[in-house]
Amino acid sequence: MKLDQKYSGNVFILSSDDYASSKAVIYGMPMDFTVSFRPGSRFGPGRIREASVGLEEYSPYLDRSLEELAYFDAGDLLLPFGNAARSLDIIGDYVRGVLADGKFPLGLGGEHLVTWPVLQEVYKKYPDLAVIHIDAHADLRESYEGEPLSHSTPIRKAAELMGGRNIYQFGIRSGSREEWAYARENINFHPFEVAAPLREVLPSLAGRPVYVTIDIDVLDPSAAPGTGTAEAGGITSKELLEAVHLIARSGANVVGADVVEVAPIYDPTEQTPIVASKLVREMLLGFVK
Ligand SMILES: [Mn+2]
Repeated sequence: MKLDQKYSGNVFILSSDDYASSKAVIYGMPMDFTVSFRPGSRFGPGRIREASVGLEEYSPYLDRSLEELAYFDAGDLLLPFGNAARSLDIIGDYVRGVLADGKFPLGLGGEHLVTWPVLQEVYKKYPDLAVIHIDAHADLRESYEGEPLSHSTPIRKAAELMGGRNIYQFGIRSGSREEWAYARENINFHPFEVAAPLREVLPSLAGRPVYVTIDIDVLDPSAAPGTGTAEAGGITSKELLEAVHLIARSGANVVGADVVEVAPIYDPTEQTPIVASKLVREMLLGFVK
């Protein structure tokens, strides 16, 4: 007899067990091998799923329920510990398949480097892609301690691949002088604030394919202490939810998204996976049409 997993905490609540009929695929990328400070985000995807059992299925913001949407939770990808390059290949291969099947990829990290292979695949499918990057950190380094495969480099790689003008950054409040100079020169750069500049920018993205990557550390550490590189001076969970809703209600065609850097071990209150799970619900209901 097959057990019903829908509210087990092993999968995001109400996930369908039928991949074929699902419009979206939730998949975990349990990688934290290149972080410069505190590891632990490999346990993020699992705790977000467990926290999801505390959610209502209904979103009063969007007047839509998870019951109205078919999505599949693939679990976590099996990644070889310590081998970042091979792990990124595995992530890219998986997402290529999800995209080829016409499904919406919704990734759970993991450190932010996991977004890099995803962006490469999404960009291959959508050459007109724009990226909305919501984060405390610019992630625009070329390398860290000489290592180009670092959690501080994914957006720089994406900018070099797609052109920095196709990258829209919000909420950034940390980075090297060089990163900030690079951002001001090359990126659609909106530091410190999230909702207000998004409101201004979104009309220009109407009709375009957009990938949304959210680092949970954009939130103030008081709202999300469970992250590897917590950064004081962040936004509230209310503003981050508003950002998701602004994107959802805009004319942008969101074609994929992720939430990264939830490291549950640093948060005994579990507020961080709890807020991340609500964010995932709103992203599913807002982004997947
Ligand atoms: Mn960050």
